[in-house]
Amino acid sequence: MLQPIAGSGGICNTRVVYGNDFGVPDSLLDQVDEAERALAEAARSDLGAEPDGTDEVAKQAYFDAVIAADQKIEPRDWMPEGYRKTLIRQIAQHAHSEIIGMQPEGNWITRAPSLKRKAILLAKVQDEAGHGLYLYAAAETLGVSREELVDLLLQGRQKYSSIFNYPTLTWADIGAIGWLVDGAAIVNQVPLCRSSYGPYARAMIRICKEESFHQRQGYEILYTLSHGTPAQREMAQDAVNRWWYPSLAMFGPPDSESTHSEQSMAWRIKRFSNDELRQRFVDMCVGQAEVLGLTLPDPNLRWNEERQAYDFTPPDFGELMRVISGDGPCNRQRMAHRRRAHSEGAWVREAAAAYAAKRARRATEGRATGESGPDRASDALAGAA
Ligand code: FAQ
Repeated sequence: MLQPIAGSGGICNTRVVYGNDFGVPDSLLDQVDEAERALAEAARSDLGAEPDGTDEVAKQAYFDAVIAADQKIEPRDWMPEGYRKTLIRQIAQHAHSEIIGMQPEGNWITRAPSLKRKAILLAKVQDEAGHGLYLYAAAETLGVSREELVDLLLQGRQKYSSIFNYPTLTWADIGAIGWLVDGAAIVNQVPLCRSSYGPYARAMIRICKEESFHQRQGYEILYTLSHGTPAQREMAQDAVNRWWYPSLAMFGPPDSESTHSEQSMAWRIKRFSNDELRQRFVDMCVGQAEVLGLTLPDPNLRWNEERQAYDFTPPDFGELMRVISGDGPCNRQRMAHRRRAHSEGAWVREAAAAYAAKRARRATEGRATGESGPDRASDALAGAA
């Protein structure tokens, strides 16, 4: 039988948390399911074939019709160069964020307070690696290679999310990352499940489903600490105080200063603006903070009856720009670590390439002699040796 992870006057404390067990109507997880159904429907509906030949005007008209009908653009379809570039930029930035995002949490794997906490955190960090790989694969369908994208990151020519340039100082930070950082990521990513580019939408559906326990594990860590000793409660509050504004900044600059939003929304890559999603996140967090018994560090936070939303203090966008441009608390450390990990992993990439070449050679030889050899795991080990 499913039990609430902790009771609160008969109210389940996960009621407003993404991925709860209790079937809250229209939860974020339901929205992911709806997006998946819409994706399947889009695959069934027929707008006719893309026009043949080189008539760019006809191809652009077909592309516009696909977007207007909320259908999906697929890798072999014609697409404007700007659409392709925007997707590569956004998907690559997203993939890099998942990979760099393993560092602040990885910092606590050896210091998690129990075996159970360690196992959960390990699984979560491994999930982030998987998310990075789905996203690199989605970007590769646009005609770039993963190697090129990784090189661009290492040369500092592509970005990753500002949030991962902040340090994880205490165990409560792992709770705050799960609740606030994964919470913000989910609010941003659920609409991306309806993105107009098929491979990105499909990757996002899978990622959002897997994310369903990340926010909750963070929330549960904070709930435990906030209902523990006074020192634990203080640690939880301190973590929320430090992660609140950087989490708000994850949604990007305000709409008035967002360079890409208008075009990305017209192409239905993004479905909502940065400010709309930031507002949605604030509205979601207020009730959750109340159940946690923690306060959000904003004296201006109050319900606005007219707007039917919370008024709040925006993050310091000057700080966001400084962090994006490389001057956050941990930028140098994060990039140095990534470069080191990349160079230490060179032998694995070489072994994998040598093994792939060996398999390809054997397949060609097999075709020539009419034999097809067994595809054994021992081959893989021999190839990697
Ligand atoms: N950090 O015109 P806009 C996660 C850049 S995954 C760094 O508004 P856009 C999971 C932006 O690239 C978190 N750069 O841009 C996890 C652009 O620069 P450019 C990552 C930022 O693309 C949890 C310039 O500013 N999620 O957390 C940021 O329309 C826990 C102008 O901005 C995604 O990537 C920022 N915060 O909107 C993992 C989601 N904000 O390229 C581990 C997908 C803006 O012109 C542990 N991405 N910039 O030089 C998006 O939804 C969008 O790209 C936005 C930005 C909303 C991030």
